[in-house]
Amino acid sequence: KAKRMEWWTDARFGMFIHWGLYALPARHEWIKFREEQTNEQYQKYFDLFNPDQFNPKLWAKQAKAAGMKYAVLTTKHHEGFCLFDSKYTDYKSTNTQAKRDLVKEFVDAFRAEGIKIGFYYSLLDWHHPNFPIDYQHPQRPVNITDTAAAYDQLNKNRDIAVYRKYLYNQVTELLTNYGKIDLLWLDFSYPTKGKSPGKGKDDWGSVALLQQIRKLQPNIIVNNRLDLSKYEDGADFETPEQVKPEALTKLRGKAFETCQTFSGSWGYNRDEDTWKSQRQLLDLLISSVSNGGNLILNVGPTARGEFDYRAKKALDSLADWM
Ligand code: FUL
Repeated sequence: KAKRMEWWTDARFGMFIHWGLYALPARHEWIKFREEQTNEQYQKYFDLFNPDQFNPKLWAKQAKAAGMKYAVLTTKHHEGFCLFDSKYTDYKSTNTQAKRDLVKEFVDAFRAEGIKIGFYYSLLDWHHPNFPIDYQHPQRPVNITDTAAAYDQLNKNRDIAVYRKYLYNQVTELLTNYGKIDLLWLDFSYPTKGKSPGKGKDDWGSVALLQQIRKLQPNIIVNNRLDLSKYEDGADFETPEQVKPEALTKLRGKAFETCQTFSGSWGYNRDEDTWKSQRQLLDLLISSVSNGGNLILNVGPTARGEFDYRAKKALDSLADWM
C-alpha cells in the first residue's frame, strides 16, 4: 500500500471534473433527483447533448499550469449517462450528437501532459431499470404514509443483482480499455433511513468488486466509498467533502483528500454566485497540504465542453501563485 500511495502523497493537488448531461440545464448535478424527473423527462438532455467545444487538451494545459498533478473525471455520475463507449448500455456519449468516447479523449490529453489519470464512477444509477428505488432516487415515493409498501411496489420489477453485474462489467471495461489507470473514485454508500432502504457493500458487491479492481490494475488507488471501512485494505484514502480549512486539523495522520468546488455545485451551475476567491482557494490548498492531505478542486465544464470563464479565471490565479 505504501508503495502504490507514493505518487498520490507526493502529488498533493488534483483536478476533479464533473461533466454529464446535467451540464445542459446547468443548475446542479442532482437536478434529476431534485426535480423528480423521470427518464423520459430527462431524455431531452441526451438528445441535445452536443459538446462542440470539447477539447480536453486545453483542460489538461490549464490543470497543469495550476499545479495539478492528477485529474479525476466522472465517467458516469448518478444520472447514469456514460461518457465512454460501454458495450453494456446505449446510454452513452457515442450515441449522442457528440459521437465520441469522451473518456478516451480525456485520458489521452491528460496523459500527454504527464498528469495522472483518475476515474470517478457512480455506484448509484438513476437511469438503469434494475437499480432499486430508494430515498436517494428521483422516483422516490413522496407524500405517502406507508413508505415500506411503496418501495416494495416500486421495486417489484427491479433486481439489484442485474444492476450489480452491470456495474461490475462497466468498472471492468474502464480498467481494461484505457491503459494504466492511477486512481478510482467510487461514489457512494448510504445507510437505511427509517423505512427507506439504503445501499452498501452487499448491494454493490464491494468485496468482489475491489478484488477485480486490484486484479486488473494492481497499482491503482481506490477511495473509501465502497462501505468497506471494516476491511483491511478496503480503502486507500478518505474523501471529506467541502470541509472548512480550520476543520482539516482533525484529519491529521490520515490519508485524506478533501474535495472542493469553486462555487457549490459539482456540475456546471450557471447562476451560482458563490465563487471562491483566489485567497479562499489557496487557503484550502495550503490547509490540506499542511495537514498532510491532498486537495482535489472541481471544475464543472459547460454543456459545450468548455470551462466557464469564472473557472478559467480561478485556475489562472492559482497558476500565477504557483
Ligand atoms: C457526492 C455526489 O453526490 C456529488 O454529486 C459529488 O459527486 C460529490 C463529489 O460526491 O457524493
